[in-house]
Amino acid sequence: MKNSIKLILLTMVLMMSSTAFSQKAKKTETISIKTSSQCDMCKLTLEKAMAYEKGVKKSNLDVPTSILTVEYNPSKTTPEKIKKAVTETGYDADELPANPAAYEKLNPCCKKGAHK
Ligand SMILES: [Cu+2]
Repeated sequence: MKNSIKLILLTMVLMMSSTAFSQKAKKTETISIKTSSQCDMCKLTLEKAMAYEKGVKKSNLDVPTSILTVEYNPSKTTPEKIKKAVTETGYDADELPANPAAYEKLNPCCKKGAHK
């Protein structure tokens, strides 16, 4: 009798922990966005903007390839929203063009062609 209670408890604990684990595993997704960034200044600007973006956990811009990698919580944001946030910072995000007003506010060294 005692043993069967232990077994039930153990089963419950195992079920709960596996559920918690699978939820944790699903909480983060990663996207890579090709941006129009060019230098370390762009890296600072974009990563700072991502830090304030809802649902974004981590971001990293690889300057040589201009690829922004973003870790996000899919229950709080979507790749579309993240790309839109990138365009509103003044950079192209994949097929989406930069917001012109935000682009105008960028540091001169971050404008297109500044590093050619
Ligand atoms: Cu720049």
